[in-house]
Parts: sequence; C-alpha cells; structure tokens
Amino acid sequence: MHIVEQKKIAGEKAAEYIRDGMTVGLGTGSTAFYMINKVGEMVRGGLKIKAVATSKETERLARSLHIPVVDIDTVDTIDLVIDGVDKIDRCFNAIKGGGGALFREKIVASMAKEIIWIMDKSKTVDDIGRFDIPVEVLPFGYTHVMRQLAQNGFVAQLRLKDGARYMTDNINYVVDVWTDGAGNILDIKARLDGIVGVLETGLFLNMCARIIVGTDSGAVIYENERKEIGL
Ligand code: A5P
Repeated sequence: MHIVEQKKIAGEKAAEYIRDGMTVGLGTGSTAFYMINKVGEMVRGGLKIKAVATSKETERLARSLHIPVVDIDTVDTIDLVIDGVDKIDRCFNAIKGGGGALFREKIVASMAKEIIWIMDKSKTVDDIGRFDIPVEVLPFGYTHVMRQLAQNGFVAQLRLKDGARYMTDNINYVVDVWTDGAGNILDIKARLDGIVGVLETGLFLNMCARIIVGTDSGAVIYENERKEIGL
C-alpha cells in the first residue's frame, strides 16, 4: 500500500474521536491534511465544534472547508489535538517540526486534555535520537545559538527553503539538530531548552494518549498506558 493511503487511514480514523461541542486542535502536515478533510466532511454533516489551528496553512485549509476556526487566545483548554509526527519511539516520544510548525504545535499540545498522533508506518522507530530534531530559533543572535549548539556537541544546520532561510509562521528560523543518538533524550531536551535563543524544540516526549498508525491492514491504535508498546 502506498504511504499516502496509510496517512489517509490514520487521519480519518482519528477524526472518529471528535465529539459534538469539542474544541479541537488541528495539526499540520500531510497526514493531518486527511484528518482535516474528514473533519470538514463531518462539519458539513452537522458536527458542531470549534477548531484551533497549529499553522497558517492548516487554518487556511480548515476555513476553506467551513470548519469554525477560533483564535487560540479565546480558549482556555483544548479537548482533543490530532497531529502528525516525524518520528516516534515505543515510549511515545516524538519528534515533530519537519513542516516547521513545531512551536505552535507545542503550544496547542500543551493546552490539550488529550492528544492523538497520527502517522504512516515509516514514522515508528526504535530510537528518535538518531534523527534530526528541529528547533525554532530567534533570528536575533542566531549565529550565537549555532555556536552554543556546536559547543554542546550537536551538529546544527540552519534550515533553508528555495535557497533562502526558512521562516516559520512566527517569523523565526528553524535549525535542524543532529545528535547521533548520543545521550538520553530527556538530557538532550534539557540541553537544547537551556540554550538562550532556542524558542522551542521539536521533542514532544510522552505527550499523547494514543497513536494511530495507518498500515496495509488498516488503522492500528496503540493506547499510551505509560508503558512500552510494540509498534
Ligand atoms: C509540522 O511541523 C510537523 O510537526 C508535522 O506534524 C510532521 O512533520 C508530520 O508531517 P507529515 O504528516 O506531513 O509527515
């Protein structure tokens, strides 16, 4: 089965968890795309929700589907967030931010009562420390941040798009950080968080209630009972 089909299966399955009256956090990316389209269909069918978007791109898509999108500052909590991931391990530790929306995604996730991460099978890995970790960085003094990352033993690469510095929705830069799996992920997060100028990391550690993986045999759901699971 094509990977796109797996994303669609996961995204559409996750939409089934949405109930009338909920405030829903809508994720960003190619898997969230299918979930948002399904939510649009449900809204057309009479579902009553409020949505908070994790990026401008998601907000545009949601509005085009007539999903009621509200400003994040008009809500205190979010009932359910459904979003994609770049990589996730057996302890539900995820890397996000491949699409550059990590800061808004982290804020929305931190307001959520419940989170579902959705993905195709390729996102499940043994060790997320072996993959790039995106971090959002303030443009002011970013070369100092790059130096501090290097001094901490990280290989840091400023993200580019079409030859220019990639800019987030918040008008900041993204630096992709490579750690070579050296060290514990909590320690890596603490070291990244400790660098002045790093605004947020793409490490979303053990935040979700469940993950939904699209596979060739359908959607597979793993509940997070704060214990190891078999992916
Ligand atoms: C956006 O910045 C990301 O965190 C996405 O949620 C993540 O990259 C997953 O994207 P895909 O579903 O497109 O793989």
